[in-house]
Amino acid sequence: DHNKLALPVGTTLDRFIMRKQEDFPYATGELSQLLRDIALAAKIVNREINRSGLIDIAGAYGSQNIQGEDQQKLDVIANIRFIRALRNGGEVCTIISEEDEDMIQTGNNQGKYVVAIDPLDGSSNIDVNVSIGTIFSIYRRISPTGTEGTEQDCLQTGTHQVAAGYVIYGSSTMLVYTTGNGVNGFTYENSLGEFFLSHPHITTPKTGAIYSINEGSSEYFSEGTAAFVAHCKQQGYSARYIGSLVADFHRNLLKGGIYMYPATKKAPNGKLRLMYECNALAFIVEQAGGKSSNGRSRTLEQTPQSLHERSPLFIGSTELVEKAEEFLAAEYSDA
Ligand code: P6P
Repeated sequence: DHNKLALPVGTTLDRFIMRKQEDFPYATGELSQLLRDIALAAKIVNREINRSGLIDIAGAYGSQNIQGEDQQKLDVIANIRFIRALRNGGEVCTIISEEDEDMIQTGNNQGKYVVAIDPLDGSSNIDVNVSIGTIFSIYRRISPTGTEGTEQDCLQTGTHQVAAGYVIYGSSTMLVYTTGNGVNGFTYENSLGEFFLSHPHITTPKTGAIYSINEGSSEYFSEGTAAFVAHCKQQGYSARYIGSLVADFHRNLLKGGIYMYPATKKAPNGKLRLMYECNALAFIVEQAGGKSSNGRSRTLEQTPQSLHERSPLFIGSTELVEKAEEFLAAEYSDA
C-alpha cells in the first residue's frame, strides 16, 4: 500500500510524520504531535541562534538586547523554548534537561511521554560560529497517567527509547531522528519555515577513515585508548574534531568514522551525559547500522543511576567501535 512506498525527497516533516503514523494501526497520534512540538521549538531556536550575532552587536552597548531584556545565554533561551513547546504540546509529563538539576514537571499529568534533552550542546561554540546542536530522547512513562512523572520514568535504559533525534544548527539546519524504524534527515528551509526530507533512510558506513577525539587529553588516556588512537594513525585515518558533539557525530554518521569521549584519568566517566547525549545518539547510530559503546558494553544497555550521570562514549561505524573495544579489552584483561 502507499504507506510502504518510500516517501519522496522533499516531503515535508509534517506529511512524513503523518504518513509514518499510519504505519502504526494503534497509534493515537500523541508521539506524532510530540515530534511536531520538538520541530516547532527547533525552528524558534534556529531563529534565535541566527539572530544572536546581531543581538550581540546591539548588546555591545550594554547587556540589554534590542527588546531591552537582559541578554540571556542562548543555551538558557533554548532550554526555555523547548520546555515551553513541550509543556504547551501537552504530550509530555516530565522533562530532564542538561540545564536543570531536577526533573521538570510540565503539569500535563495525562502526558504519556518523558523527554530527556540537551537543549543546546556545545553552546560555547556559538560565539565563534561553529555548528551546535540539540539532542533529545523520548520514553513512554512507566508510572500511571494522572500523576506527576517519577525519577523511575526518567531513568529508563536506552533500549526503552521510543524515539531520539538531534537538530544540527550548521551551514544548514537539519533535524535527524528515529522512532525505531530507521533514521531520516530533514533540512530546514528558512524562507518557508518548513523541514523537508533531504536524507531518507540514513545508513552509516560499516567502517570509516575518520577518528574524532580530543588529543589534548592524550596525557590522561588509558593504555587501551592510547593504543587505539595510535592504531588509527597507523591506518592513516583523518583526525576530525570540531568540539561540538552533534557536528562530529553527524559528519561521521554520513561519512563513516568513530567519535570518542573516553574515560580518562581526569574524567573517570568521560564528560558526556548518558540520558540526553549518549543514549539518544546510540539509538540513532544503531538504527543507521552503526554501534555505540562505553568502551566495554553497549551504551543502550547501561542502567542509569542518576539523571545527569556521565558515560564514556565510543560511537560510529561498527567495525571501528569493535576495534576500539578490542584495544580497551586488552587493558582490562591486564588489570
Ligand atoms: P572537550 C561541548 O562542550 C561538548 O559537550 C560536546 O559538544 C563536545 O564534543 C565536547 O563537549 C568537547 O569536550 O573536552 O573535548 O572540549
